[in-house]
Amino acid sequence: MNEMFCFQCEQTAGGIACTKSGVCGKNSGTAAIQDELTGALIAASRKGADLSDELLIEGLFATLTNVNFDDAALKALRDKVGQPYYNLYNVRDADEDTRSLKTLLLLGVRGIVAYAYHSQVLGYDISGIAAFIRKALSAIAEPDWGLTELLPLVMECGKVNLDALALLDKANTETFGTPEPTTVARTIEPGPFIVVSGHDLRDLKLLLEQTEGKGVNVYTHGEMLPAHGYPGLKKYAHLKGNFGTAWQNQQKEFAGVPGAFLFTTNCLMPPKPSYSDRVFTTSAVGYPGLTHIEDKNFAPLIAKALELGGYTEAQSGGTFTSGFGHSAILSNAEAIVAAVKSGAIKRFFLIGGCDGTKSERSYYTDFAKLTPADSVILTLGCGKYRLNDIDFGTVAGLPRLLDMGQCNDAYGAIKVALALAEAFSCGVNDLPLSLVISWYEQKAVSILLTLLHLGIKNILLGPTLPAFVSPNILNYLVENFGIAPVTTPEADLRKIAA
Ligand code: FSO
Ligand code: SF4
Repeated sequence: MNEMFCFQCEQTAGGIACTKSGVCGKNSGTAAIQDELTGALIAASRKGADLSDELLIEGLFATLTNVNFDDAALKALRDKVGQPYYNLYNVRDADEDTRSLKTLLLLGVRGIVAYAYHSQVLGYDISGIAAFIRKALSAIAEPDWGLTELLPLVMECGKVNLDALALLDKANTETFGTPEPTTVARTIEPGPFIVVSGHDLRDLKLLLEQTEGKGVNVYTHGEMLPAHGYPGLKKYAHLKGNFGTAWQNQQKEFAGVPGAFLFTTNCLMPPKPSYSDRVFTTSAVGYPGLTHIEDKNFAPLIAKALELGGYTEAQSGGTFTSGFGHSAILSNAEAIVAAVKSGAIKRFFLIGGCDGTKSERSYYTDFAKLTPADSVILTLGCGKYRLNDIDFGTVAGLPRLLDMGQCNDAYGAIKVALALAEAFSCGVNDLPLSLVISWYEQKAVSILLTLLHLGIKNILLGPTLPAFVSPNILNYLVENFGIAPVTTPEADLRKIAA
């Protein structure tokens, strides 16, 4: 008898499932409460129970990988939903194709909520998105549904995720301005400081307001790096730069640092005792023993940063460049189209997605290094940290590496691809564009479904394929969309060139 069953992320045990404890640090008790919370949301959706969109979104968000490990917080959410739980083992015991499609649907909507959440807190209407989430959750509990009923819903999930990404793009740019190319310092200056991780720009903005004039500098971490490109955030002089790299390095990078940390969303790893006193959480994030800030009054976090005092001398680092959102790239559209027509730019590579712990992820660094000098590399998500300290030079007057933002900004990459296809009067699949995607958690699942919904073919996916995709469903994806696992950078580049 398994103590738990979770196979929702790329690092799942043995490439099959975490059944004793999670590789991410989630224990079987926490996994059980997350299942009950999910089951309660499924039951509520099926019944049409009176459940607010906020609770639906927050409840699902708390079950994403590396978000909430706090049993008390998860139980409170479960009890707030207040429904007898649908038993997820019904899905796990179904035939493998039904299980695969129902899992794709569940993980797809888990990804969608992460995007919808940020729009919702900025005051945007997510009711249409929430209605689909309820429909999808209901479908998971349909006892007799198989391929015929579930496959269209899985594809619809990709469409609704595109809506969620478009809404978030609108919400972020209307609230914080259009991102612009920005050089981001990696030097940590002397004095008290706070490092903000996760994806929520509103939390960063609130913290910048509350720290203004207090002698506390603010640095981004991980997926918060692209925040520096937004006029409404970069205007704060005490938003100084970026600390560290991608999420999986946090236990090493946070140790012994005299600053305080705020996690606004994933990816939180179990904090080491050497620094757990200075890690704070907010919104859907939680971990037992850490201080959770519910009401967005960051006074305890600011007090901690002041108490720790920061470094006495600057800790020098280099710089990153970020802020190449779709507007910045498309403002150069004419020059880009001309460069493609003249042969100065021969190919675009989108190399991005999530980062993670596996050594095989060096594939993405090696692949980027091997791309020809007459190509442009678009990147986004925390996977960018595999490439963004490399000088790729320029092509046709543009930097060869363009950081388009968070994984949440995948919409921008889609917009650029559609605009180029229009400029060349062709389909996206006819463009000299190759997608080399790294996945880790459920947001990447929903983005993959969006790419499939758009009919985008020949995606290279790695570092390994999802454990929840059955051989038949994989065959379907290979036959209809040409999805392929990454192999070696040399072989994959040869295949693309051919
Ligand atoms: Fe990364 Fe984590 Fe942004 Fe994910 S920080 S892995 S797909 O949560 O959300 O890219
Ligand atoms: Fe395992 Fe990933 Fe689930 Fe954590 S989230 S328990 S690592 S499959």
